[in-house]
Amino acid sequence: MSVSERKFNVAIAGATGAVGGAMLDVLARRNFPLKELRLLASERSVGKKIAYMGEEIPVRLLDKDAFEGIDIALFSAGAARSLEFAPAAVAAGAVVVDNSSAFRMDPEIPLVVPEVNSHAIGRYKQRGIIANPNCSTIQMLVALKPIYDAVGIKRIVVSTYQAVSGSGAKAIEELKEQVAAIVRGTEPSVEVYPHQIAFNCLPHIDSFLENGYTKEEMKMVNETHKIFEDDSIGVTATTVRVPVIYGHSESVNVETGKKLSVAEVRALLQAAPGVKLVDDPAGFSYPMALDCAGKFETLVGRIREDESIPNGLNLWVVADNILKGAALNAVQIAEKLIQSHL
Ligand code: NAP
Ligand code: 3JN
Repeated sequence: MSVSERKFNVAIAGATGAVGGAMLDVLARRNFPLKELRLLASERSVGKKIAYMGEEIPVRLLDKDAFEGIDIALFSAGAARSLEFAPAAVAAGAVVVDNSSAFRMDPEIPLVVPEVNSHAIGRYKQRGIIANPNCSTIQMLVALKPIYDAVGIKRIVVSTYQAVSGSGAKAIEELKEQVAAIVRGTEPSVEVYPHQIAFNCLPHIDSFLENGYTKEEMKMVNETHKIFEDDSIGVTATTVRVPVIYGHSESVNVETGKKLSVAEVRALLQAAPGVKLVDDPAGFSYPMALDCAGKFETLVGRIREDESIPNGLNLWVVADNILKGAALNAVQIAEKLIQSHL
C-alpha cells in the first residue's frame, strides 16, 4: 500500500490542554492520515467531548491501558505524565512524540526539529520515543540552520521575549484580567507568576538553577548542542516573559565561522524550509508576535551585520510558540515517521 493510502491510529495525551488543542487543529489543517484519534486527559476531563472535523470525540482517561492499538502517541500532558505513561505507550506498540522536557537530554532519545535534524528521527527505534524541543530552541534553530550549514556558528547570544501562552491557559486569563483590573483602577490579582505580568517584563522563565540561569535558559543551551550535534558552539541565553498572548520573539546574535553579508543571509533564509523572511525596514516590515499567531512559519527579519566583531550577525526571530514551538513540530515529526519509518 502506498503511504498516501495508509492511515494511522493516533492518541493525544493532554488533548484538553493548550498544546493538545493545537495538535488537533494541526492534524486537521495538514490532513494527517488518521484512522482513529484517541483523546486522553485527566479524570477531570473524562466524558467531555471534543469536536474534530465534524465528529464529537469523548475524552478518555490517560492511564497505562489507554494505548492499545495506537501507532503514534503525541504527549503534551507535562513531564511527570510523560515519564509515567510514555513507556506504557511504547510497550503497547506506539511510537511516542513527547512535548515535555522529560526525555530531551536522554542520549538514547532523538531530539528533533524536522527542518534541522530530521536524520535523527530513525534513532527512535532504541526507546520508541522522540522528544520535541523547547519552543524557544525550535524557532531559533529553524532560523540558524542555513547559516550553520553555510559557514558554521561559533557563538550565540539570545534574549527571548516569551508570550504568556507558554505557561498555559491560566496565564492567558491572568494577563487579560490584570490588564482589565488596571484599566478599571483596581488591584490586579497575581497568581501564575511571582509578579504582575501586565505592563511588565519578567526575566524569569521556569525555575532558577545554582548557576544563576533559569531552566528555560539552560534548555536553550543544552538542546542547541544536542540538535546541532556540536558542543563547540558557545550559547548563552536570557529568557524573559512579556505581556504578549501568542508568539515568542527572540533577539539572536551570532558569531559565524566566516563572514556573511546581509544579502547572503537573506538569500539563505529565503530558501530555508519553515522560514519566512520579513525584512523590509524601509516599509516598516519586520516580524511581530501579533502577525505570527496561527502561522506555521518562523518569521525572520531585522537582519544586520554585528559591526562590533569581524563575523557577526543580528536577527529578530518570531514564531507561534504553541504551533511551531510545540504542536506543529510534533505533528511534523509524526509525518516524517510515517513517510520513512512506519
Ligand atoms: P495545559 O493547557 O495546562 O494542559 C495540560 C494538559 O495535560 C491537559 O490536557 C490536562 O488534562 C493534562 N493533564 C494534566 N495533568 C494530568 C494528569 N494527572 N493525568 C492526565 N492528564 C493530565 O498545558 P499546555 O500549555 O497544553 O502544556 C502541556 C505540556 O506541554 C507542558 O507541561 C509541557 O511539558 C509541554 N509544552 C511544551 C512546550 C514546548 O516548548 N515544546 C510548550 C508548551 C508546553 P485536564 O484538562 O484533564 O486537566
Ligand atoms: O514558558 C514557555 O514559554 C514554554 C514552556 C514550556 C514548558 C512548560 C511547562 C513544562 C515546558 C517545556 O516544554 O520545556 C515544560 C516541561 O516539560 O519542562
